[in-house]
Amino acid sequence: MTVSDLPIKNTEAAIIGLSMMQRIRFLEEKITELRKQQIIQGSVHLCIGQESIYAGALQALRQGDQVFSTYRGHGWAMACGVPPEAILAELLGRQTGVNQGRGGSAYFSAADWGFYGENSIVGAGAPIACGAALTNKLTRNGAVALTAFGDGAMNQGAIHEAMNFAAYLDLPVIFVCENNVYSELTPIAEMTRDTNLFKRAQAYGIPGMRIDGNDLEAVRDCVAEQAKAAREGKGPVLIEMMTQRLVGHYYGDMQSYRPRGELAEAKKNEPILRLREKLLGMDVSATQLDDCEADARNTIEAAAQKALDAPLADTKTILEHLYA
Ligand SMILES: Cc1ncc(C[n+]2csc(CCOP(=O)(O)OP(=O)(O)O)c2C)c(N)n1
Ligand SMILES: [Mg+2]
Repeated sequence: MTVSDLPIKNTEAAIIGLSMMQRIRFLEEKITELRKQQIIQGSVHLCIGQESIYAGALQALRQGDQVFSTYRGHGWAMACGVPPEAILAELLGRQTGVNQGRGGSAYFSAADWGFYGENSIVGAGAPIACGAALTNKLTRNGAVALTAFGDGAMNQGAIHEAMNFAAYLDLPVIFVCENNVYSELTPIAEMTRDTNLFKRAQAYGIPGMRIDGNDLEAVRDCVAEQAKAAREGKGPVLIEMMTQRLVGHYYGDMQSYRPRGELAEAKKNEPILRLREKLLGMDVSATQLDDCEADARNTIEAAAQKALDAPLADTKTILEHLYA
């Protein structure tokens, strides 16, 4: 896991964060392009618009911490430091993929980088994170487990069970709800009476808070504070991070359920643009930021070429790594 060690000068940390967000954005755009050409096949769920959550959270975590995401997990993996060529190769079914092409877009993991994996079963990552956190507590290794899930997942039984379990045992778990206000094609407001999801933490006797998930620094500072508390044995926390996806739920989603104007409004508040404007206001030059963006773009282009040049996974090995 690559982590910017704290403390670090704010501007420096913000530029590192911006660069990571751009890498994630370009990775997702490259995946879109490859999916459109049907070079990548099957379902892909993109995190475009939510990048500050991953870049910010990983600036606050440490080597040895564990991250568990959903199927919308490419950004979490990148922020953990998984090389983009290994992610792209995975989606392309190449031997050089993080799981030799077995995991694909929605089910890959890369534990060497602290990325313990995606999960396509809504809510299922949270109990697994509790298992990791229980190990952390029993072995006193000082690590925290972060599990991310969506607003829709907040209505899954597994999430409630995980929060109750972690709360009772004071486990070092950071529950991150990426509230992009949609569960697939259904607005959260049509699924639950009280959309202040963070308030549910109170029912488990743990702290709960809502933050602006499109603000890299707000995410970083909040996760840093809560990770510190978790390491001190204070138990879990629920952080609701408000955000939006700027693309469909999955590739090919026509998004006809979105009210007119919503997307245009969301684009004004998207994290990369916001941070860029903030940095320009802090006297960082446009040239420096343009160079940073070009570097991110080139990194992803080179990674894609490397992944495309790699051999396809060998079908003779299909029965390897099966435990049934
Ligand atoms: C247990 C389970 N129920 C239903 C589904 C179908 N499904 C896939 S994604 C999704 C929506 C989840 O929305 P949310 O938790 O808000 O995450 P987001 O996709 O917005 O990141 C649903 C219902 C599933 N994969 N697993
Ligand atoms: Mg959602």
